[in-house]
Amino acid sequence: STSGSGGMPLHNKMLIGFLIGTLAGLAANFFVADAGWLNGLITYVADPIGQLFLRLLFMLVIPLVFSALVLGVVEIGDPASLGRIGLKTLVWILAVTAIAVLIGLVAVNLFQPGRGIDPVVAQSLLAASSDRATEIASAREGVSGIQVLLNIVPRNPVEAAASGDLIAVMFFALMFGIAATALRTPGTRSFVAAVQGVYDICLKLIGWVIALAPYAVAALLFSITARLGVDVLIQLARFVGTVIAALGVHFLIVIPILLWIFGRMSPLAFFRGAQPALLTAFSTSSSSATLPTTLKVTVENLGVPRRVARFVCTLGATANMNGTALFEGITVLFLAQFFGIELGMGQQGLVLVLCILGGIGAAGVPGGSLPVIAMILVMFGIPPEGIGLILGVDRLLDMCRTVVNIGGDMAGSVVIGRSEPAEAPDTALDAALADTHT
Ligand code: DAS
Repeated sequence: STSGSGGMPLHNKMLIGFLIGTLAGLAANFFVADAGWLNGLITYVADPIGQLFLRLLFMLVIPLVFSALVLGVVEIGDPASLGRIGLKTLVWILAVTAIAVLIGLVAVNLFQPGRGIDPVVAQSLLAASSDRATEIASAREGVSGIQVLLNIVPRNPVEAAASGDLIAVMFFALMFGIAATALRTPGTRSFVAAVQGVYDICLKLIGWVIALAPYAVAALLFSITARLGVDVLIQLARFVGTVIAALGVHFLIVIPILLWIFGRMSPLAFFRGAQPALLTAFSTSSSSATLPTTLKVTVENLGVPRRVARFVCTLGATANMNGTALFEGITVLFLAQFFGIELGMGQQGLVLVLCILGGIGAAGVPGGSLPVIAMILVMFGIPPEGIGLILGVDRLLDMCRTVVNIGGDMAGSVVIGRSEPAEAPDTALDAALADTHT
């Protein structure tokens, strides 16, 4: 996908930013590691550029997550009214995304890609702004399991948003969406239209922020490699390997098994038929940009009834992101390992829930999951500066996870399409869809 100005594709620019930042940082680390001017350059130039980029991402989290979740629920609609397809889609999204996140969590616990650098040294990376993260970490320490569950329900949703309590904001958004769906008054219709406007504006803003990514990548990688040297690149390589291995397991083993058992379709036939959409997903890193191709291919090549494909693929493009949810789980735990923060099974369970919702709350555009990841990191007291570490390789991983996102949408369409009696015209669905989209 180009940078929008018709110039060089964004992922090429990000790769160049990565290489420039890394090579300059390694040279500085090798030749002038202790020079005073180097620290000044990092402190007054590189870090502020990185901080600016991360703050722009943070700025979008609340409006993006709130609007994406409300719309996700409204699209699924009140299962009773949407009948079979809505319910089956909801079950598919939650079950298959949960499997994907579990694969990611097992992989990152198994390979431990974040271990290696002395956490004290890793902490030295952090600018003063991470006090907030440690503050939240300490606040979380003494909280009992029951209290953690109670905290999911916000006493004051505005306070939850202000304090970055993402799961409480997500809970509120889900409740709002369910109530908006149950009501069908002119007021709720204009509310949903307004939320759609907020979501569209967030997509536009993410596009602008991600266009700055190449410069942020160069600054952040320079700052990190100048301080930590080549070791950090080895950890980065291990992180990329873990993500791609986990994506491969989900995409090439789990999805084909689900297709075989529930869709009665051979994996080869699926991948051959789905190829045009998968290639588009890989090159655009955007589920939304790929949607027209996904719809065409799902109906024409995979033989899914149009009304099923339209509902499942359209909803899936924004709410069913198996690859993204898997990636979020690995990233959170990788950075916890990198900064020496231990997350127990209870906290990893909360990461699982957050990543499933994060897969719904992420936007189907390049880098759409970064704002959600930043907020999850802060919730566990993991310095969000860590995003700067993975930003350099995010583009490559974004291309891979978007392929898995689209693959999961098409597989869901095949499975749900297979379970639908071909002749049953689900007029309730069409009526509800027409209603939602008015
Ligand atoms: N690139 C997003 C998508 O379109 C996913 C992500 O950013 O994780 O699916």
